[in-house]
Formats: sequence, C-alpha cells, structure tokens
Amino acid sequence: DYPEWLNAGFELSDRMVERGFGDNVALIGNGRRRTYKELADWTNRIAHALVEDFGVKPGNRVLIRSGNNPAMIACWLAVTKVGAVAVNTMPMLRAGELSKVIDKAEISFALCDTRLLEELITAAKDSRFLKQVVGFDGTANHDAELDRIALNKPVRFEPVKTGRDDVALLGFTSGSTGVPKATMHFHRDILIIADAYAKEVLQVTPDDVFIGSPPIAFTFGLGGLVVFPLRFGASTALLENASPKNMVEIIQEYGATISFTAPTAYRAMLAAMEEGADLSSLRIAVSAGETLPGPIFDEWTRKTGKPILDGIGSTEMLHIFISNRLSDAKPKSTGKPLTGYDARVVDEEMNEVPRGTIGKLVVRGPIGCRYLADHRQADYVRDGWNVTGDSFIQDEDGYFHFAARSDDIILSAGYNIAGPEVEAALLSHADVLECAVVGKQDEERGHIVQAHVVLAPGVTGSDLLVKALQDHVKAVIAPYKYPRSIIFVEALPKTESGKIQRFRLKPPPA
Ligand code: 3SK
Repeated sequence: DYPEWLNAGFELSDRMVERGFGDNVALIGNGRRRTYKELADWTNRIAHALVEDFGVKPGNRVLIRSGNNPAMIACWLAVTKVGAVAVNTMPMLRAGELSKVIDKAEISFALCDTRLLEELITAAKDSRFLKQVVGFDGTANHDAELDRIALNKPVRFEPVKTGRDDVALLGFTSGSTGVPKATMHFHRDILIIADAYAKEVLQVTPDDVFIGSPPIAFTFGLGGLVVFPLRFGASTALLENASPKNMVEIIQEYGATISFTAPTAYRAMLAAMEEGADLSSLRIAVSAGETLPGPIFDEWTRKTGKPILDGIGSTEMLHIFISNRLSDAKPKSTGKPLTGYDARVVDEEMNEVPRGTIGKLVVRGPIGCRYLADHRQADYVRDGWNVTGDSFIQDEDGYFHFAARSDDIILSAGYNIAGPEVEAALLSHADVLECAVVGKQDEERGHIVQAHVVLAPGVTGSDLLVKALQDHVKAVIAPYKYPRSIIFVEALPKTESGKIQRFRLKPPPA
C-alpha cells in the first residue's frame, strides 16, 4: 500500500530526515561519514542543478556512470527526485557497451564520474542521442562541473510529484544473447524490494551497517547497498574496488552487520578468518549472483556461527524474490517466496510439475518484468508468470532448490557474463576465424569463461597468442568478461544447419 503520489528518491532521503533519522550516518565512503541530513541536502542541490542548469525534465532518461561511491548515490537520488529515469551503468563498461545502452534508452543526458569520462565521451562522439555529459567528482572533492554548480544551490527541493507507477529506473541486463534488455521499474518497486526482502528477511534496523561488492549499477547492488540501508535509517559502507580483503577491513573498522556478495568472496573471507580476521560484527551474510555451494554454506555456518542466506533474484524482478528466512531456513535450499510473491516449478506447457521434479521456475508478485521495447517480453512473461530462465526443484516442504541455469549465461565470481558477447569480442581479432564460449566449472569463481577458438588460416596457436586474445577482449568489452581459458581447436561442433552446439563443448560437471 503506497500513496498514489510517490517519489522513491524523496522517500529514501528527505523523508528519513522527517522521520527523525537526520543525524544517523547514511553513507560511509571517501574517508568520511555523511548523515541523512547531509545526504538529503546534497541530493537537493544536485536536483536544482539538473532542473535549472541542465533542463532535465520528468520522464527524461539520465545515464549515470560511476563506481560505488557516495556521489553516485547522491546523483541517483537527485535524478529520481526530479522525476527522471535513472540508467545506472557499470564503471567497467567500454564505449561499445555504453553505446548499446544509450541507443536502446535513447539517452541524451549523462552524469559521469570525471575519472571515467573517456569511454563515455568516445560513445558520445558517434551517438545520435547523447548530447551532454556532465562530470561529477566521485572522490567528493567537489571540483567538477556538477559539484561547482550544485554547491550554490538551495538545500531544499520540492520533489516532482511522481506517481507510484511512474518509471524511475531502467535496469540493464545482457541476457543470454548479449543483446542488452532494459527492465523498467516504478517508484513503488524500489520501496517494495526493501519492504519485502530487507524488512521481512534481513529485519534491518537503524543500527545496521551494510557492506558488499556488487556494483550499485547492478540492481542487486542498488538494493543491497543503497535502498535497503536508506529505507531503514541504517548506514552503508561503500567500496569502489571491493575485494574480499578490503571488505574484511571495512567489516572490522565499521562493525558492518550485513554483507552482500557472491559465494567466492565468502570463501576468501573465510580464508582471511584463518589469518585472524574478525568477522564477528556480521549478523547476516547474503549470497546471490551464483548458487551458494554446499561446502561454503557449511564452512561459513561452522566458522562464523552466523546465517548465510542464499537468494534468487533477477534484474527483471528488481531484486531477490525467493529466500530463506532467519527463523525458517532449510540448509542448502534457496528458501521460499517472499510474502506477496508466488513461485512454481513448471513444464514447457506451464503446468506445475510434481514436487521433487525439476522444471522451470516461474514467479509472480508485486514486481514483474517490463522490458523497454523488446519482443522478448512475450517469452519472459507468460500467462502472468515471469519465466526466470532457471531450473529448480520444489521439495515436499515447499522449499525451492536451484538445479541449473537454463540459458548460456556464465556465472563467474558474481558476474553474469553472456557468452555470445565474448565471442563477438574474440571474433573482432584478425587471428580468430570462429569461436564458441562456454562456462567451465571452477573451484574459485564458480565458473570461468572458456573460449574454443578456430584460428584463421596460417595462424598457429601459442601461449603468446592466448595472452594477445585475452588482452584484446579486455580492450573491447569490460575486462572481467575475458576468457580465462582459451583452447585452440580445428573445428567447432555444429548441427547440420550450421548452428554451433555449445553444449558439446561444456565439460561435464565435476
Ligand atoms: O542474481 C541475480 O541475478 C540478481 C539480480 C538482481 C537482483 C538480485 C539478484 C540476486
């Protein structure tokens, strides 16, 4: 139940001040702590600048390019407050990837951390849409264009009276084909993820301190590191280049209580405990992005004595929709749907399969998938159910268990990597004739990207060439997508009609 007029940016900042949280610490980052009052004032100044100096209007789409820092959060809240639609993008994206986002969302205005301008300017040069890029200082020294203008603006701003069902956010996901899809989310959706998951499952209080690794540009990070803490007057500790090592340091320094990261990072944090790291302040570890392997679940539970909660979510559904509860957890299951959500395991005809049988996971609830101008909408939402693309088993007690990802996405160390996108990057190298990319199981990262490459005539495979191809991919697309393993082959397995049979390249599960 949300009021008809609802502005998520206002609710997460000024409203929190109104509710008495003004002096609570909201953000920890760039070496300082900022209260809710400081955050509200900061975003209001930026909101004035957006409207008065850059002519941003309700409904305009505004690209934000930044790592996880306080200035990014201030920009996101300000964009939301002026009724514009935020399009948060990952700092690792290259010009080509940014262009796809800009074209799909027809973005004419962007806010960019000045340290990340180069690739966006390159994208802007060839763009028929992007007209203006305004820099902000991600280190919060306030010496970039946006900061200078915002500094002289009033600290009060009347938020645009957005409707609860007005679009506030476009979340991009590359899906299984590498052709990006934009998911549209309403102002109310942003609050629902907090009120459904963070309140019910995490039971967040103002004393909580959040920490984690996912980019805020990924809705998993936006929820876990921004929306959930700000909705309940808690604090969030931001790390631009999060690693298990610096997360452990921050947990110890600020007494972080809730962490959001992928299983591989939890394994590394457990290793740090062996060296004396103190993780005792953590009350809950949230694991998502890839399935939590049983041995990590066991080791975490044994060594920390604290819950580690696996959850399944998606950009389409904005955040996690099935999870274990603190008081109702079945070890090694993903849990049960959140209150208000309904999930089923079905066959190809959308008929529910018997308990204990593997099938496709479908879900419905207060948030659903709405792709922007995309024919794939009809595949994702069938008979009112969101078809997640994951295969699950529901047990006799109603708990859901992950079985497999139904598509070609490679889940590696918390990242979703679309194989076809890596193939396209490899194919842009002169020495590559054909290639196919699959996920290879890996103890450390869950999976790694493995490329099977047929070389151009006259070219011979070597370690040097492996390195050259890896460097090439890193230069063309976000570096984390590069193939850690490259195998040179004579030919790729294909169907009679010439389709590559990737499944024949996938090594059997260990
Ligand atoms: O795991 C995911 O893909 C995800 C995406 C968005 C929000 C939350 C999650 C867990």
